[in-house]
Amino acid sequence: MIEKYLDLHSEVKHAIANNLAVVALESTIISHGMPYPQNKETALQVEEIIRNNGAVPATIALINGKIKVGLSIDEIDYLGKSGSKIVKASRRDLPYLLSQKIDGATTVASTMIAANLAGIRVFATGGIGGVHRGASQTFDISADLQELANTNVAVVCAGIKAILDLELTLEYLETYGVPVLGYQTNELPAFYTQKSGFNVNYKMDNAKAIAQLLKTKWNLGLKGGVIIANPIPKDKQLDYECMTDAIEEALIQEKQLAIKGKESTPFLLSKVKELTGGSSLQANIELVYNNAKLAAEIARAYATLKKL
Ligand code: PSU
Ligand code: MN
Repeated sequence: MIEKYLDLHSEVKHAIANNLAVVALESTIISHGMPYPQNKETALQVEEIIRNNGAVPATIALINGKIKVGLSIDEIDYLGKSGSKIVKASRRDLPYLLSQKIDGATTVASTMIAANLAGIRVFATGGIGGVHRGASQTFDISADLQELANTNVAVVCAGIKAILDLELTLEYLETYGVPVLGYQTNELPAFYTQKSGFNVNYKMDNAKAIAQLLKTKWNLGLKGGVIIANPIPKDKQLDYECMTDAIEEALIQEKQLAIKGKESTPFLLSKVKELTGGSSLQANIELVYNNAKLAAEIARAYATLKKL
């Protein structure tokens, strides 16, 4: 039944069937998260990094009425070139887009759904959506958090994006029982910086220990995801004060332009990029590479454990 909607690339299908390491990748980061051609180049390089670290990449998107798991270079180019013209597809968008055969780029939430349907347990991205600043008025809370509460996929990210309300996002995750792990750090990274001023729940020092935690959680029937917060490399991070200023300014402009809903995150990311003279884009690319490598290591460790 599910085959009607799910289209696994032959390489991904083979890897899943043989319990090899696979890493899921989202496509909103390609279409809405970065400009062309850097988005395409980054997406292809991320796949390369995952391969070089012993796992099979599976970039996910909605193409012609199917959830495609594993894309061709042409499909990645198409997503990159389409940019915001392609629909940003989260959980609520899947039924409409698939039944109408409208193409879409998957967010963290919908990529988790697809990965889970395909049997992929590890997913790499840049940053997750969260509770937006001012959410007590706007109610703007990303569907990514509900997905983390419910869907058994581990998400490797560079922490919680500094454009969000980190404190409320951590509270929300606590309520829904989503573990927030810090890879070799006690401090929650804030995407562009290692520093955030908040702590993770647990510091974990290697991929094997993380894989064991994942196995334990799901063996116990504790449904839902896990956040693995991997700090941007020290020499690639941006200045904390400088980022704080750029984010404040982006939030003011968002309010003035009355930007809301699904447009909010892409607007803030591109505004921050503009205000930092492009340096935020470079940092964004570097942190995604860093996450791809760790996700491949975790996927490998998890595949080994599954065999035991
Ligand atoms: N973080 C990035 N780039 C992105 C996103 C997050 O650095 O493009 C995307 C992800 O796809 C994430 C989505 O799932 O933004 C969250 O959007 P919203 O806040 O509307 O749920
Ligand atoms: Mn939102």
